[in-house]
Amino acid sequence: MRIVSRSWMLFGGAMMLAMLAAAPLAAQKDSRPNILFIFADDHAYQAISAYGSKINQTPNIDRLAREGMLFRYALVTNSICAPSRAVIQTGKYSHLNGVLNNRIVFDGSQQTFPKLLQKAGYQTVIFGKWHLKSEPQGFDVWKVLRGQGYYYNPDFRVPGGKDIRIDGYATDIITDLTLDWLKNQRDPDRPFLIMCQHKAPHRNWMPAPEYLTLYDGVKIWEPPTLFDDYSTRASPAREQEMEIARNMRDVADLKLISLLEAKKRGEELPAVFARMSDDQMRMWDAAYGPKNEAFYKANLTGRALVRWKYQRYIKDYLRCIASVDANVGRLLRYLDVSGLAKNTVVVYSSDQGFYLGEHGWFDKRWMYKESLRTPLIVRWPGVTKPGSVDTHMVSNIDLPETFLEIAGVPVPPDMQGRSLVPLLKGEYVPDWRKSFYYHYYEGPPAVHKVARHYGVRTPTHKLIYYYQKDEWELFDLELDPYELHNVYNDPRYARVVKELKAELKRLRAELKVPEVDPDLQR
Ligand code: SGN
Ligand code: CA
Repeated sequence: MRIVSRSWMLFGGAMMLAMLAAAPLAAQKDSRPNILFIFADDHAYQAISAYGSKINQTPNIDRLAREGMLFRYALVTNSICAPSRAVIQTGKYSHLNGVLNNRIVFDGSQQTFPKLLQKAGYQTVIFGKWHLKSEPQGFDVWKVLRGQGYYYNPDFRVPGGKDIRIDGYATDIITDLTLDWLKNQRDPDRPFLIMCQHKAPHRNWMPAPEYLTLYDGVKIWEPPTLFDDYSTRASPAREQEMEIARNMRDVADLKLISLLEAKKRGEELPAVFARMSDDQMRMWDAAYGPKNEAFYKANLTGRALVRWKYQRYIKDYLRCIASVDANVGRLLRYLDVSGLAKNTVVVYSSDQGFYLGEHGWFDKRWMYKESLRTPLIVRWPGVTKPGSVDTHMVSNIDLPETFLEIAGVPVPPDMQGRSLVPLLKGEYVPDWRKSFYYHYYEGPPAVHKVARHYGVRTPTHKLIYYYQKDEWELFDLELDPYELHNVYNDPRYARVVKELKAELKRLRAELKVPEVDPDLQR
């Protein structure tokens, strides 16, 4: 008797839980899908296990891929932060949205997709890294990092002017803000767009307290091109300043310092460290102190020193990603328990890719693959086939049109991308783009000294033009996946060069790219 009544009680409890979970969903009167956009800063696809990472595990981001669609060739139009963000806001290339480089202030009065969603009745929210300098427009609610933002105790710009400082670790805080809005501020009757935009894993790669010793004692896999000598490439590959060997800073990047001791001695610390509390510094020193001591003792030189720098860099970078992934998990769990998951499209992406030691580099900017490609994973329950992989050349410029179509809002004709919705539905799209235009404008003397260039990528080839130097590169992507052999001058490729130059010309005309780089006309 007793046993029977207990199982009935359990059954009743389970029913109640199921009803609770389903309740909020039934309540959303306007049933257009919600959009949760989780956006990292500088998250390389090589550091996501769903993309085949050799160096880390990202179980929560992988869950999105398992339940949604992973885009293997998501390309950015201009591989740098503010320009990528302006492209996503507007659906227009840099020469039309105005943000050619990280220095230019975004003209927020122009048409953006959040404004269009807001007008169509969506709740629009953004938390975290914004980096477009002017105030966010088209958002009902916003709190954005000032400038690049800090990992520890970051300052947020808020409507009305005065910054607020929030103590803690940026990735956790930005997720907390997102969760708090979803739980406590959302109007449950109307759909929403919420952009949860992390600072991580951007330079200077500062891990959260709980991940400071993750990967200690482990040797992370090294990319085969760590010691690239740039032979066969055009001159810009040799003239950049983004080498792990030469351009890592001892204190800010490699953390070769004891924070508390330096503070006691009255030394000026880089701002990223100076704002940490004594307790935070103590935890930091406890983690890095012994590792730094071992490094000093080893007295490394030559390749061994480069290898050490790579290990220090990549571990910190991956530690930052561990926080991002854990926080993706927190969001997904809340979508589950609240019942929101079913009607919410979740997108995970980054503003561009990043070098994790390939070609000996960190940073981005190039049209070479690690910075041209960016992660893009979309879970749209009932629409995307779980575990599907798309191999079309898609782009960050396609995102705003995708969001508008998901919301059923007409796409303005002046946007230059293309909605991904047919691909998300698994439809056959024979007229998808067969070539892709890229243009990078932040040339030297800007940080990392990567020459201005533009070019065209097809599924099989990549042609790059460094226009201030009048130098070209051509890569055969099928024979040379690491992009180490510039075959521009190889007579066997003369026909390909001719065809791609014609295609480049056609794309530049179609996309209304001015003949002269607008930044050089000023
Ligand atoms: C900072 C970084 C650079 C980085 C740019 C642009 N230096 O200047 O390494 O390339 O941002 O990054 S740091 O001293 O601040 O670490 S972007 O993501 O904003 O484009
Ligand atoms: Ca970035």
